Amino acid sequence: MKKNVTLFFVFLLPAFLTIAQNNLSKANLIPRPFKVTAEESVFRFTDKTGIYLKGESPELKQLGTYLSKLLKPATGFTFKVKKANSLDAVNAIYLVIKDKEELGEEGYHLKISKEKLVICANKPAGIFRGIQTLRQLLPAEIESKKQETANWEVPGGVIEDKPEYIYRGAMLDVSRHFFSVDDVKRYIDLIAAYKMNILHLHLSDDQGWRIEIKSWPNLTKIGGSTQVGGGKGGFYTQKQYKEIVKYAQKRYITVIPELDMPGHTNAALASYPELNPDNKAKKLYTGTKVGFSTLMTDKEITYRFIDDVIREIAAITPGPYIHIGGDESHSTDKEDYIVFINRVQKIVKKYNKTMIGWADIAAADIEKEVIAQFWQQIPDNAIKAVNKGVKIIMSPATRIYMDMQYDSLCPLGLHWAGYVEVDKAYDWNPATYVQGIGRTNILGIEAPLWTETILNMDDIEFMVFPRLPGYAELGWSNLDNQSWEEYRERLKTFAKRFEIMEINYYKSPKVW
Ligand code: NGO
Repeated sequence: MKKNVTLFFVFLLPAFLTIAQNNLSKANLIPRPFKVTAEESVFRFTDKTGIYLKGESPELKQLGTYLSKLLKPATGFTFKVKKANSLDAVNAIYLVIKDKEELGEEGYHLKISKEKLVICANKPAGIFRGIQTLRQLLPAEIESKKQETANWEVPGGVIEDKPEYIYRGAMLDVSRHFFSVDDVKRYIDLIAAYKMNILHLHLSDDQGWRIEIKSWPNLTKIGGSTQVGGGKGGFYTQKQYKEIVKYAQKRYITVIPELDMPGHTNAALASYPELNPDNKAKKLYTGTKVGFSTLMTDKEITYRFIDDVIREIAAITPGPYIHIGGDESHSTDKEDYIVFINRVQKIVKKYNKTMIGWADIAAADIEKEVIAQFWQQIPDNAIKAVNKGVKIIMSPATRIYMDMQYDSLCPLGLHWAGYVEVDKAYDWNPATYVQGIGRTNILGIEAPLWTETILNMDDIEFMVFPRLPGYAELGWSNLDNQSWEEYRERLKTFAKRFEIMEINYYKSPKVW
């Protein structure tokens, strides 16, 4: 008897556990895929595994190289990338693009058998999203930059996956504190791993102007020269901005630039005396209170300024959107605010871009194609926008502001919208959260990180992880059977990945 028990623990239990881990339907994936069907086979990576590209898209080569570079360091394998005409090779990872309209822009199929692993999509973005799933199917060690020994296997079966919302974003405020191009690139990589497709950059505010505008050079020379707390600030040259946009594009992420107006404009008002009613430049501002600044809504110089800014930004932004802020214009009269937003929406349109604004813009006569971003505790503005036929980006501060503290002991962040622990961050449904804002009114969801208290990349990571994977799931997955308890079990297993990726994450007692 005793012998049998020993036999069970020494030989059989580990075998059962391996089988369980090797079951595709039990794989810990975030965001949860649309449909998973497990099969008994296992695909094993070896030094002979090749990456085969099938399809017409010129982007396939880039995707193949991306995958090869992703898999190489930890496995030590070469992963040669080759073109293919058939699906006959074995020990092969296939990236296949073919007409499959039901998969849309970002959907993909992942079919794993003993002989090969096939990621098939309608568009290159779908392949990229599928690669992120493959990453999570492999042992966490795959994220290591140095060679590791691990069981480089993925369980067999089929994953059919596509996103619920077409807009799934994260915002980074680079105005309150400035972050380098490399930091932004890391942020992009971190959000890409969870299939997000939007990076919203908050490029100007009272405390700093962060993007070069060639026709108004003092914006960065003066307005970019400091930040909250009085540090040296900084800005992106247009060349650097283009580099960020390109880096994001390769990860199928659209960059949305935000130039906040008519409030939150002290940095601009400090850069040019002529933007002020008394022709005197304002002092630079390094505090954190808001709502005191405004552009002059009745002066032509203001609109010439905005036209130049939007023209230059539109020219270096391939994505369809420009965000004009519009929040908390407490120093602008309501009538003036309306006139201002009405005019600005025409300027954005003139440069062939779709305007996004914080939902405060619903006070103006906004056109249907404009998009409003819901953020306040009270949803009145967002509902007003919906009633004007405008689509909404869901960013309710009470759930999704990543600058909100996790709890009262949290060393970073604010708490004006409450504490947002990891369970509260996950356990809501964007389509039912606000009465009067339904699924059809919603373009998608976005998680903003404001940086009044955030100084460096470590701080960013601490506030973003582990909340962001949950937001990514709210945007990507079908939430019919949403359960915090079930999600928590999956999230738990990501600690090892975070550690290997050297992410300074918050070890929430709600999870670990
Ligand atoms: C508000 C405000 C920002 C702050 C942020 C802090 C919006 C849209 N405007 O959100 O200026 O930085 O809260 O949480």
